[in-house]
Amino acid sequence: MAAALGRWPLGLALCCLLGASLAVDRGNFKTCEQSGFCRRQRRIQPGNSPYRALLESLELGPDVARMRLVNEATQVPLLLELWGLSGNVTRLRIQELNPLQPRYQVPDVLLGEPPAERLEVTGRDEGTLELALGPGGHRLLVTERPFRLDLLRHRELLCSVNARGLLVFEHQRRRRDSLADKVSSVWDKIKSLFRRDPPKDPPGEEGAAQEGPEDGAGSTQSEKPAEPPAEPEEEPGAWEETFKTHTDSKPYGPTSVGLDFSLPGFEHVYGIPEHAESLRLRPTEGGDPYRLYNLDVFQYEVFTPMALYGSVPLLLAHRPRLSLGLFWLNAAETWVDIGSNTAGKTLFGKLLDYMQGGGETPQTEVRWMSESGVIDVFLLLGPGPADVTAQYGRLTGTQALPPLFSLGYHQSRWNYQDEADVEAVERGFEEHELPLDVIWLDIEHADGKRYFTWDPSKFPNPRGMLERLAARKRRMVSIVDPHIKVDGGYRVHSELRARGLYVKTKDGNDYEGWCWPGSSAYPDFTNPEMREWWANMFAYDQYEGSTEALFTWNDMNEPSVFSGPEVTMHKDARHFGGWEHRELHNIYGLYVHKATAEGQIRRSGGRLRPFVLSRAFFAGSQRYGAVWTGDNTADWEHLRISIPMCLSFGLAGLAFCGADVGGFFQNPGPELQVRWYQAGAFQPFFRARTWTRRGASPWLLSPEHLAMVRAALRRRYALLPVWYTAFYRCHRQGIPVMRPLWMEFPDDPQTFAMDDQYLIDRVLLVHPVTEPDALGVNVYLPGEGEVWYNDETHEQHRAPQTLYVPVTLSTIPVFQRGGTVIPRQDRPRRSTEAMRNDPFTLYVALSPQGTAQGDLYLDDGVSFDYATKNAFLHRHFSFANGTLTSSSADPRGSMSSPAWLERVVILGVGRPDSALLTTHDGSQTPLQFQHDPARSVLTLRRPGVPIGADWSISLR
Ligand code: NBV
Repeated sequence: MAAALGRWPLGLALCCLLGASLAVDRGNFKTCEQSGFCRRQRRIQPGNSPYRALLESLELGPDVARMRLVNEATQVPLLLELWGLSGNVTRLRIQELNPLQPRYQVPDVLLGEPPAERLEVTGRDEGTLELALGPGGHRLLVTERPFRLDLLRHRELLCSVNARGLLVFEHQRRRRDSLADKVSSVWDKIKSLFRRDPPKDPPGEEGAAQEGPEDGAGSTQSEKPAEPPAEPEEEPGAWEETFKTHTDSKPYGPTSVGLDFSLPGFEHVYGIPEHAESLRLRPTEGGDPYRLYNLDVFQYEVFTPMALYGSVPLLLAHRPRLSLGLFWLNAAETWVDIGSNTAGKTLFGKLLDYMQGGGETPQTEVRWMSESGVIDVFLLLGPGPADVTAQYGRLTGTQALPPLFSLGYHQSRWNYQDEADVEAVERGFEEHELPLDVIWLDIEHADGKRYFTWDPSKFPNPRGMLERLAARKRRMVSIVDPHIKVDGGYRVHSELRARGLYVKTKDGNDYEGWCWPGSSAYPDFTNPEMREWWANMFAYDQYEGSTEALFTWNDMNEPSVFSGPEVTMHKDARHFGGWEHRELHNIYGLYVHKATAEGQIRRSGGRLRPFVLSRAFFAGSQRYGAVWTGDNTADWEHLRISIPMCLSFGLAGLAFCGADVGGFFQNPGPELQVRWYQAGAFQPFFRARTWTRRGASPWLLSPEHLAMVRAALRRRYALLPVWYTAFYRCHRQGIPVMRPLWMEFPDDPQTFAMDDQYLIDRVLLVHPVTEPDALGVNVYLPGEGEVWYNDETHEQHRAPQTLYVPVTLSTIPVFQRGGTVIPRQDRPRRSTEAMRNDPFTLYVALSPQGTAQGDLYLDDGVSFDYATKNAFLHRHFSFANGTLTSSSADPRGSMSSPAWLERVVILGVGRPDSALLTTHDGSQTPLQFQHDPARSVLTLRRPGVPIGADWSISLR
């Protein structure tokens, strides 16, 4: 692989030019069997848990319960901590009571220490203890032997922990019979005499520094230091593991953790991106578990549990009337097994069957296995789907509100050659009347792939180029990858080397690997000083040639190391604090994203919002910008999978998701290209990216196909107010912008496993055409007693039903939900900035009861003034009893807008005799209107009121 990539892009060029079919080289990536800890854990059979809870050791603090667990086979004690957090979240943490070295607890993901509720012991008998967790009616039963937890709300069992007995905590140990270890054990005993007690409180606050394994701290409690326990024989590979030509030195031996969760009544589970997989996760029996390990997977395939570029260890479970989330806060390599139902059913599951008088109650078993760290789990108890996403948002933050331009259309190609090429592409958009907001530059724009520089012959005047773009209300994104060319004449390299800010090898040298620039070193983004340095590089005088119109793309930040194991960094490489890369691999990319976003904020003196796209991600990455699904292929399968992939990202907080429109590898035919534009126009991040010239220049399509692309782009722009309002809601409440239907119709099982249609906010249902030669699609319209309106024809359809929608190549099946109001800006413009003050049209789609509600959020689109100065405008629209009213949705908003209301279209209404506009000062004006009786569509002409004003329109 490394060799093949070394020849890149020639290898790709040949492969793509010859149209050879693409397939991932699976041999480059580990299976569970090839990953020592996964293999060890998977061999453990359910039903033999050696763990016992020492109930008598319970210490009840004001908001945390602590007790010991002991592994009866080894006598190694663990510490169990339980919290009932406010807002229906239960946290449980298990760590070694007396570790030889501190274990990594993931910092910088939680927004802060989540507030906890009071805990109370409400029952106790011989082998069980009952704790009440705050006012929500949640109770936790702790069973002594084998240890298990059952979480109930009132009498309903929500989740059992270790019910299958798969708790694993590989305690730290000395390597048997190693002389060096004996010496170091004596040394450790001496050190322990001087050891100070570490804080009892968990880490996790922003920027909290942790003592690393080489800082000498030992236990997490003020216990006497550990005696190295008697060790069982260890299997080969426990202290050293070889994969292909790479040997992992594993100086701390086996340190994996694992735990099982039983979810009674649940048949549908989702989340744990990133996988090229259906939205609903499939049982993993008989195959590999889903893997979470950020990897650069060249030519990935669909429908596999293989790891991809990013990882969010959040799983959601849903059934009618209840949604739950399991957030496993661990940044090491992780595998997740999903088991369904009956085999190995717990006692509680059976009891539930009995209580409900039914036969088999469905049940899902989830088993997490991580290579190291501690067990730190948040049980998000809903009860609704939006409660779960909000609970997760309160813990890890919500999607950063994107600058408005970034919701427009992005044009990208590997590679635009030079300034003239950029100019020609932009002119092409202008001449063909295609809206465009951003042009992207790939790695060749930099001087010899030295990021933060420009190739002087191809981009001699970057500032001039950016200014020309900005004058036409457009922006640019340049790529800044985190591998740094090892070159003494390159300032970035020489400074980072001199300051000691690179990741180190296990021997303490700068870690070097092979990447695009050749020999490369990797900044240690886990070090706050490194992030600070990096952020400062985005200052206009540091990143020469940059301006306010230049934004950033962080690629390859898994990190990708062509010469490394599984194309990534060696696990025994060392980071800040002495931590091994193994401990924090999955969070590396988040730190790159974070430092870049902070740099962009800083360069504007804290005034302007950043836009940064990242390929790798972890829990919390949503706070820093957008993500995409990486290097997909120009085929129909990859078009189809973009929908469940982005839905899964959204459930895990990453709302600003997109897939390369057209497909990155290979060449899309015109039909696929048109269909992909249509689908992409209805996904949050909308960037065309192929490496072919045609993909980069839609006007090379036939005039008919070009017209279809233009129509899709214009539809995107017309609906920008809907997208922006939805992003604002997401930013405030943590609810995804692009949502699975079950989030809005949680009791309708028909919606639980859909990959081909979804909702934007709660208002639009989209079913893009993703099959070749399609003559029609079957669209499921949910909602008992509801109606939906075809967004183009305005035809009305009753729900629930599966509607056959005939399609041509220009059709994008989109439906507005009856009972909603959406704002649109229908005038075609060249970019988002050009349409900022354009007039609005309101589309009022009536429910069968003749009512509708909706809103519109506006601000300056670029700054943080919405948050710091309340410089926003949020309107609420409501239709009832024949009157449409506009009022303030949030009185704090202090912004005014010159935009006005040019039209109101009411769907599903009879012809009125009159339409009377009343403005806030009481003056009344009759409005002209047109009524289409065949479709029951009423169009009210030119109300002319400012969009931010109070007014009403009455139909009589
Ligand atoms: O920077 C080159 C490419 C980029 O075009 C693509 O979008 C990224 O996902 N990059 C990956 C490097 C490797 C491509 C095989």
